[in-house]
Formats: sequence, structure tokens, C-alpha cells
Amino acid sequence: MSTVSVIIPVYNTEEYLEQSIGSVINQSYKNLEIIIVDDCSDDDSVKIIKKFAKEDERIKLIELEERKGVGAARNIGLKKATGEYIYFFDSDDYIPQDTIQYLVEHIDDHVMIRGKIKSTELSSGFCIIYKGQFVPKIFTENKYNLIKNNSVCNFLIRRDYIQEKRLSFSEENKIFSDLYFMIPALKHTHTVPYLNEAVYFKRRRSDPVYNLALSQINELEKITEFLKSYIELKEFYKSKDVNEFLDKKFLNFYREEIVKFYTEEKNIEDIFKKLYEAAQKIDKEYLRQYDFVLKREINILLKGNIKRYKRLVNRFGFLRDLKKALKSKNNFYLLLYKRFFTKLPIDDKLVFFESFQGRSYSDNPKYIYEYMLDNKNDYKFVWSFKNKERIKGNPIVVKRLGLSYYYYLGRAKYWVTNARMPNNIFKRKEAVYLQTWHGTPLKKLASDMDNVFMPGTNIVTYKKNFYRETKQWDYLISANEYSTKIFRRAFWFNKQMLEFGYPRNDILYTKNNEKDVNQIKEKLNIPKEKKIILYAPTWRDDEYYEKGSYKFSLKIDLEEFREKLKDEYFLILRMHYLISSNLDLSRYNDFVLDLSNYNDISELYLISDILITDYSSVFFDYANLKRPILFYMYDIEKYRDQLRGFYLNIGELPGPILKTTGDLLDSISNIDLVMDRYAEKYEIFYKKYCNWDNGKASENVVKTVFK
Ligand code: C2G
Repeated sequence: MSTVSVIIPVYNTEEYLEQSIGSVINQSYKNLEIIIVDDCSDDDSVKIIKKFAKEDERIKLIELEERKGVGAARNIGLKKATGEYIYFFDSDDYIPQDTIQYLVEHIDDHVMIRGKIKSTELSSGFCIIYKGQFVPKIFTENKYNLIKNNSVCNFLIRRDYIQEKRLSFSEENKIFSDLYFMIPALKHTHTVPYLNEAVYFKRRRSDPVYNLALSQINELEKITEFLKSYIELKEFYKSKDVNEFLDKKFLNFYREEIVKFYTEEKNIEDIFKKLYEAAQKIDKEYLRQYDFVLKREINILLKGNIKRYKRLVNRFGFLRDLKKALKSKNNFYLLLYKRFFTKLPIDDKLVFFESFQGRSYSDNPKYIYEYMLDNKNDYKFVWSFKNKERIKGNPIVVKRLGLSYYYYLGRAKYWVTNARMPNNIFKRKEAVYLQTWHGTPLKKLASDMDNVFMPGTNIVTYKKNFYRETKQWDYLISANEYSTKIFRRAFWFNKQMLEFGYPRNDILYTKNNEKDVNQIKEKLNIPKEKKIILYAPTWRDDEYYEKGSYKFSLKIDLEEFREKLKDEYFLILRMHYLISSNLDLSRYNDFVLDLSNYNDISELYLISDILITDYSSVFFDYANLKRPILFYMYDIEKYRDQLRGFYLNIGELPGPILKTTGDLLDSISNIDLVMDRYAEKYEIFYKKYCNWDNGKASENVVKTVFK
């Protein structure tokens, strides 16, 4: 039985090692030599590997004393390897148990074989079982397609072949290091079998630090490295097939990465010299088969005149935008925004407001606006709504994503919103973006999330979009020190944090009196003589109709609730703004009111005597009132452990965690006892999370931002 040396470079992948190394150890093919090269990790990776090594003598750990990069780590692993075959594996990936077995069984007389690579975003839980006879597909002229993704992973290669051809990885080029190994590896062989059933799961890393396209600097680094390796490899390899492979790679890279780099209005100057040098290497004959625009751009690039090239890129950029613009009304508006509205003079006294993506007149933006209405009358205001509304102060009202929405976004000096803006809208440089956010976080946010279960996205795209958004924020409001800490990290935010509490909570201090409370009750037609219970749960990421539209099934037995409570209490149901399920409450009219569509939850806090919630940030705000809170967390295990994960230890919560209607009723009928029992916790909670709120947050925010 031949030995397979599995080479695994490791750098700070502690969270994946159990699964990744575990999947190698558990291979049905047992004759393995597992060489793990730790590239100077500063997390607990080495500790975990040592634990594995103690129990499995096939594991050899090499610890590098200084960081050398993945290419160098693999080269070191190769030097140590003694097996007949080499198999490359990355320390955050995962292979089903028969993968190596299948590869060994099907390599025959070939020098190498490759299995299938599947990308995944999930942090756990994939499994694949094939049974039966498999026939590999043989790659010949098209063999370079096997390294379209620039990766050496899931290749099984004869070690004597590697030695004979002196194959090694580039140690300088970190991103395209594998190409330096794989191009010559493929060049010297005629046929390469490919086995679809030998699967390898490649994790699309959720950590943006490793996700190279994320920031501008990294994009620049990626482009520079690509151009450098293209030039080097072109100089080294003269054969037609390698050249065609490299040219194709270059032109695809140009179209996808470089054009994108330009369209995001980054500097052509930063890459022009290298790009010019790279373009000299392209085979003019090969270029002929490409479209007019690409040919023309490359041909002008070849002339080396940056001004001319820039003019052309801009012109074609406009044509590309125009082509996109003709596809939909929204794209057309976007073009107008980018090319015209943002080129008009900025209006220094114009403020653009939006709350919950135009869903309502509410939350922090509402209170900032109302303060400005009364105190900053030299400003003009625009509000954006999904469905047009009339609100006080007579501002300009625009329909979200309509033409005037884009026009005013382009003209306004200030943007004030509590949620993300659409992905493809970039703020003009002179504008000021005040992001208020919409809650103290309990559930994990943005960069702290490991998985996303929302429809229509994956973790990498989700984080990239989020990152692009947060980079545009100039100010961010935080309601407490705890939020500040989380926001800085989770939102990659390093500009000015406004630490005054939440503007939306001002009224919890300024209107917490009988007269104002009764006024709200009257407005909403709510019995004044009854005590009010507010039930305000959050949404569930994995229960949806479609993107942006979520389901909710009420887990409170209303029949029983009414039966037991109707004499003393009145219930307000308040679903999260992402919930589109409609509740049929017609049978309970005398006891329940659905106020899910009411604009302002802060007013509902004011009028209620008890809050029932779950994982919603509403409890942080409500605690300002020091009134009882019951946590109805009937699905806590799933919500916390699978869907989101929490920042807060639930032992800190200022009220009981309940799982059934019976538990709720029990607590409600003993509410004074509950308050007594939680008095101390409540006090600690209040000090930690409500400390900054004092009724003046709107004023302080406005005075800081609108000087
Ligand atoms: N909200 C509401 N009614 C509900 C739930 C929430 O009006 N039934 C409002 C509250 O103002 C709340 C905000 O929406 O503070 C955010 O709701 P969460 O339930 O906390 O959920 P989410 O929108 O996912 O935001 O940092 C906060 C997080 O981002 C959570």
C-alpha cells in the first residue's frame, strides 16, 4: 500500500482545525503521512495540532519560527515528505472520508490526478457519499483548466515526479504561489485524470482579513501580485499552451478585477506601470479573438500613454455603465446618480433622512430630524419612504429608489440613516454620512458572524458588502460602551463614535409622565384603565418568504392569554419590521391590538407596563424605563447556537427566560415578585447598558455633526 504524504500549511485557523485535520485523520485510506507546517500562528492552532499528534502518530508537526507564507510552508513540507504520493490540503478545508482513497485508486500510471473542488460557506456540516464504479475524465490539451482556480489543493501527485521536475512553490508571491508549482507540473505531462467523485470542500473564508479582495489596499496588492506573476511566468514559459493559459488568465483578470478596480473610482496611476509592462507580454494573435472594447483598451494601454488610456477607460466605463443602465430603471437612475447628480454642486444645508430602509418615520433618524426641525431652521430636509408618507415639518418626501431619491442623495451634504444603504450607491467624497444604527447588539453582527442564513447571500458577499458600506460612515452612534466596543470591531469602524445614548430613547426620559402617556394611549385607542403588555419579538434569519420578507409564527396561546389576563391587561403585538406575516386577531379584538405597522416603537415602550421580547435589541432600550421585562426564548438553543450567536451572557438579562405560555402567565401574575427577584441584576444591567441615555442624545448628536 503506497504512502500518501498529506501536506497541510497552517496559519491561524484554530476554529477549523478540529474539522479539517479530523477529516484527514478519518480518511478510509489509512496509509498517510500527515505533515503539518505551522507558519508561526499566534492563535491556538499549534495547541490543537499537538493534541491531534499525541493521538495519531502519522502526524508530523513542523513549527516555523518566523512567518514565511503558504508557499514556503508547502516547500518545507515537501522536503520532509517520504510518501510515494503528495496530497495538498489546506487547514480550513474538509474532505469526505473516501477522497484520498478514490484518488489513489484512480491515478494508475499517471503522474497526477485531480478531484473535484466544491466551495462552501458553511462552518460545519457537509457530507458526501458516493458508491459504485467511477471513471475519471482525462484532460489533455485542456489540462490547464484544472488550475483555473489557481489552487494545488486536491491534486494527488507522484513525489518522484515532483523531485525529477524540481517543482516548488513561489515564496515571494503569496496569492498566486500555486501557479509556480502547477504550471510546470502540468507542462511536463500529457494526460491528467480528473475524478468527479473525489470531493474536496474549500471553505470560502468568512474572515475578511483573509479575504483579499475586501479592502482597497488588498485589492491593490492582489492586482500587483497578479501582474508580477503573469510577467514572470510569461518570461519563463514559452510554449504555446502555457502562453495561452496565461494570456487567458490575464485577460479574464483584466476584465473582472482591473475593470472593477477602475469602476470603483480607484487610481489607475497605482497600477499603470505594471499593467503596461504586463500588457507587453500578451500574444497579439491570441488577443484577436476578444471583443472590440477589450482589444481597444489593451491596444491603447500598449502605447504607454496614461492620459490617453485613462480617457479611453473612462469612455468605455461610461459605455459599460450605460449598457447596464439600459437593463433596468434602477440601473439607469444609478447611472444618473454616479455620472450627473453627484457632479452637481453639493447642497451644504440639505439633510437626507431614512429609517429602516424607508419603511417608516421612526427610530434615531426621526428624533434627530425632530430636534433639527426645532433648532436648526436653516437646514432643508428630505425623507425617503417606500410608500410616501406625510410627516411633520413638511420636508421634501421622496420615494425610495425613485429618480428624486437618487437626485437628493447626490445633492445632500448629509445622510442620516439607521440601516445600510443600497450596495451600489457610493457616497460622494464631500458628503457626511451619519449612521445611527438601530439597536444595541445582542445577536452577532457583520464581521463577527460565522454564517449567514438570510436568503440571497453568502457569508463572504455579505461581509464584503457590509465592509464597503461601513467604510463610508463618518459618524456612528453608540448607546453604551458595550456597543462601542462591538461596533468598532464588527463594523471595522475607526471614525468618530457618538457616545451620547440613543436619540430614540430621549422620550423615555422627557415624556415618561401620565399626561404624555395618556395622550399616546388616546391616539392609539388603547384602554387607559388597563395595564399594557407589549410583545415585541425579533425575526428569524432562516424563516423567510423571500429576501427582506420574513415569516413569524406566534408562539403565544392567545386564547389562554386572554382568558387569564383580559380583566387586568391589554396586549399589544408588535412584530419586527422585516416580518410580513399577517396575524389574524379578529377573535381577540377586545384584548389584543396589532401595532406592527405603527411607526414608533419608543412610544409603545412608554405606554406599556411589561415588555415581552426575545433576542431583539428592544430590551436594551426598554430597560431605560426600569419596568419588567420577560424573555420569551422558546427557541434559544437554535437561535443562539446555530443562527446568530450572542455577545451577551444570558445570565446578565434583567428578567426571566421563559419557554411556554404557561411560564409567561405565571410570571405576569407574579410580576412584583419577578421584579424583586431581578432587582439587583436589573440595576447592574441598567448601569452597563443605559448609562448614557439622559434625554439629550438628539441634541448632542446634532450639535456634534451639524456644526
Ligand atoms: N423593532 C421594532 N419592533 C420589533 C423588533 C424591533 O420596532 N418587534 C425595532 C427596535 O427599534 C429595535 C430595532 O427594530 O431596536 C432592531 O430590531 P432587532 O430585533 O434588534 O433586530 P435587527 O433589526 O436584526 O437589529 O445592533 C442591533 C442589531 O442589528 C439588531
